Amino acid sequence: MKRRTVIKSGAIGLVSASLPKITLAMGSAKKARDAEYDYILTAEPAKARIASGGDSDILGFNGQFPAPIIRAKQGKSLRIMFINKMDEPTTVHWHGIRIENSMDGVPFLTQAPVAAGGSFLYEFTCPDAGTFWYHPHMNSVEQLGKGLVGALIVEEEEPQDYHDVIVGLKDWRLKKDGSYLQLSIPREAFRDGTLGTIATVNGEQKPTIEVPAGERLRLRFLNMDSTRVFNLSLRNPDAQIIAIDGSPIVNPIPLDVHPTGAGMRLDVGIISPKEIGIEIPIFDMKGRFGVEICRLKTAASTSKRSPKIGIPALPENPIPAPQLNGAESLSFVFEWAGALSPSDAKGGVDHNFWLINRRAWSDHSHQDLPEPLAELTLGKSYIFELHNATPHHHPIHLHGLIFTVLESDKKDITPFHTDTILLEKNERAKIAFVADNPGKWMFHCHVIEHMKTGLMGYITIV
Ligand SMILES: [Cu+2]
Repeated sequence: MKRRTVIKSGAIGLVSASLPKITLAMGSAKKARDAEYDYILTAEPAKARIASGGDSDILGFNGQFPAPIIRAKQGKSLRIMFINKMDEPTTVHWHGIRIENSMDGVPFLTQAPVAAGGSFLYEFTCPDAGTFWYHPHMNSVEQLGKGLVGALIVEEEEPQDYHDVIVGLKDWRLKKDGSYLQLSIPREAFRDGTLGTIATVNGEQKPTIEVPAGERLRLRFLNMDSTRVFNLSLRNPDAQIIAIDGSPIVNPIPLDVHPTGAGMRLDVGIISPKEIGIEIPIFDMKGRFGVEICRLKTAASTSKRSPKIGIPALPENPIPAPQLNGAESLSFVFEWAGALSPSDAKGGVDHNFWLINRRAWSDHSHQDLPEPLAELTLGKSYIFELHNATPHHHPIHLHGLIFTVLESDKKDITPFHTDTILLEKNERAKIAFVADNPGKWMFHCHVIEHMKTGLMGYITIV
């Protein structure tokens, strides 16, 4: 989908009819351009064929699954008019973007929820190029579980010599007839989370994705599932990891098997075979055995460029380097509460299975915000010492910042940048960053059920 070829017909008319034209402040170079949205994005109920036996009632961005791919340019501003056509409130979070706090899309923390029938103009600059994604931050088990997840691709300032291939991963909790199974089962939420029953790649089950022959490909894997870890692997001797969670790897590393947790991304560079019709299966490894998730198949290339040799690194993003000497260290312990709190105010069961520093974020407390987990000083460097004191893995995501993973007691780490760290059971890791983005930033597990049953908090940077 191209910029401005946006969205289903009708949506554009609806916007211009129902919303006032935006008056842009003159004198601001960033905003001095025509009053025009880059994207119009809706969240709305729709039907989609996911299961073989019948349509499913989904929640779709622009009523579709997969959602429209939003493309932005590094260093340039992006404007998205969001319209909520569902009958419940929502917000949109732009995962991995070092964004202005008011645009981060967390209800009550950074903005009022977008009411049913309401709209919100998201406008922000993407300082980093890479593979990012977007999703609501409200009623997430259902809204993400029923389809509200999409890719946000920020292109480098200088075009890269790669052919882009999006591999968007999401499982669904569906029966064969397309109706839903219970999206969250408490005894699973208490463990690794409730897995889907139907796996999709770009909205299809085990698709064959056509790619040009003899080209340098950039496979952009996006784990947009609410639960699953994909141990990504492909049997191509040249496959190299070129970026993790949007952040380029300075020296690309050969891809063997790379665990990619919920919310995480992986960019892999390969050179496709010159011959047409060659298939390259892609696997989620379970130990020594792989479950195929999709395959690539070479087709005639229209490109007349010269033959490709090597997998070049992507240009680094402008992430400030933390000063480790003298940086303040803060400790975060992720624990397993393993109990059902008897009831909430309405008499229902309030499941809190998980704690950060001995505190659970109750789903019922969003309107009545808890205290932050930590208060950071703007401009200072911090080291976070993370301890997963549970027998389950957790992809821990920090909003608004990109951090550096320094070390782990479970594996050798060559420091790398990311927005989400997949902590294995009982793992201890150290991360560091410069607290250069003021605001309130969520710090939570991206296994959606873990987050909804306690494993969520926020830090402030003032
Ligand atoms: Cu978790």
